[in-house]
Amino acid sequence: MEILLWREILDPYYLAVDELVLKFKHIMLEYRSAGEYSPIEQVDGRVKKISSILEKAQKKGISVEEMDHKIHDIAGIRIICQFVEDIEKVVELIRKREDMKILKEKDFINNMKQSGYRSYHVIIEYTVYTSKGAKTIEAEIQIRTLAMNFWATIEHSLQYKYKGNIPQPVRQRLTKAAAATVMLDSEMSAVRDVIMDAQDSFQYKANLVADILTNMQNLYKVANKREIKKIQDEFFKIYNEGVIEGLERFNKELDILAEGYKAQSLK
Ligand code: 0O2
Repeated sequence: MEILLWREILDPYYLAVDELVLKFKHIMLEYRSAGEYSPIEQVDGRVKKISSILEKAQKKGISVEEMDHKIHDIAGIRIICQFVEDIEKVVELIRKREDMKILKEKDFINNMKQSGYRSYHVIIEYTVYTSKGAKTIEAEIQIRTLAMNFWATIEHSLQYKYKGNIPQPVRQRLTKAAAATVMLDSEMSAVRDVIMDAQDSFQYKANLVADILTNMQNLYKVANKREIKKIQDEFFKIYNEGVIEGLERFNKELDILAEGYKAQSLK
């Protein structure tokens, strides 16, 4: 097959990966800007390399013409979560969407692979619109925790290094490491509420400071320099005190001040 034709075949997959990554990142940002905990921690995507597609096709006895329907992970999205509990939430988010149709789900968390691999896979059908028209492709979304991802990344590199024949002693270590990640995930889940509380207040404070800075920037355009300097000094003083109520009060005062300037300008 010509290289040009590969480009044509893979183009919709590149578009799908870009769109899907953007959509999941946006969900993550929506949670965070609302000051809420996001079940999505990181999102990544890739289009499978031509050499890997050919390798998989050969291994599974798939002809290049059939690969569109028989290789499900030409477009691959990886969603990383902090806690095992978040994985179900992400799957639920996907189930509710109208732009992604779930074809298959594979639960390698409750059914860990013999290798020690754990992850939740969702195969979706997704439509992209290129200059040539609409094209519906399949994409694989892998959802896993940070710990599961750590293990899978290391194991994947070793598979590559040893060309699929990882020596027994290394294999044994990987099995032990897989058991350790199960334990790590379960320990983290046990303190999930405490960790989430800490992260929520961190996010709340970050949003509050961002609000204050936006307010100050807007006031900069209308207030006089001396007043701005006073506001700025006050902000640093309150910020250094580190009391959240102080920052909330200060932000409200800025809101009132801004309202006053707005009313004046309308006169
Ligand atoms: P790569 O290089 O990551 O793209 P099918 O049987 O046809 O429904 P498939 O795709 O053959 O499905 O197998 P499966 O088991 O669903 O695995 C799909 C992907 O999951 C793999 O893609 C890996 O990314 C990941 N995966 C599955 N098992 C393991 C494992 O034991 N270790 C690691 N590190 N990853 C795994 P590829 O194409 O194999 O690899």
